[in-house]
Amino acid sequence: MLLLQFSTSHYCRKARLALGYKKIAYQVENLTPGLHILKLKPITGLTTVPVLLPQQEGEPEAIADSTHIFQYLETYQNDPPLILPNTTQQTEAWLLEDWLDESIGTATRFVYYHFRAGEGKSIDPSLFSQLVINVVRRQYKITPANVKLASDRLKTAMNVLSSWQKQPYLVSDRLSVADLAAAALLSPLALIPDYRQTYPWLFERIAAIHEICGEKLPPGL
Ligand SMILES: N[C@@H](CCC(=O)N[C@@H](CS)C(=O)NCC(=O)O)C(=O)O
Repeated sequence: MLLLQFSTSHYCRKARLALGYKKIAYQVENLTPGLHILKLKPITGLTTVPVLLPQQEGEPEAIADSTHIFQYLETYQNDPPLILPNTTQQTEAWLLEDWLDESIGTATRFVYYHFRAGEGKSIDPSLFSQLVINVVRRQYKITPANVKLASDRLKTAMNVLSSWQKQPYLVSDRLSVADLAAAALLSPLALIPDYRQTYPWLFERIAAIHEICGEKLPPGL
């Protein structure tokens, strides 16, 4: 299998966690932001990574979107399972996964790039890095006003996810799609000292899930 990705994307990390959890062999192709559209549009109709190419007869050519990649991997190889046996709990896990994907992953992006352009500039002050950060800020219209909204959303997220303080998994006593989504989509916050100090339990869980999945820890951890 081949995973088309941006090396730094937290949504691509989410797909890698699922591949790693299931111990499925794969390779990655790192696309160049900007040029990625030329490669992706003809095969998926979309412009976002991750995209998984199974490269096997009888399998689909391409699966776009990290949630679809989760669903596809479960049908490709259901052991170890990502889907909980209890339907009500699985519905809850999908609900959390969707909210993390649509709302919290975006909030993380806003807060993270705002930090990297300001207080966190010293992480990589090079012209190239700051240029990329500014392109991303412009692309997603990251302004101080909507960074404030995003950081409020992250505060709510920490309350919703606080069950991670008492138990290893968000839903039931087994790893689910909710844990993988949270571990990946909040991982960029590991570079931001305020989050590290206020929510140490979050980063303990993120590290533990990366270990379970055999995925390299995110920067900062
Ligand atoms: N909901 C999508 C979101 C993926 C996403 O936002 N990917 C970003 C990188 S983090 C991307 O490809 N952006 C490039 C673009 O929109 O052209 C998923 O889960 O796969």
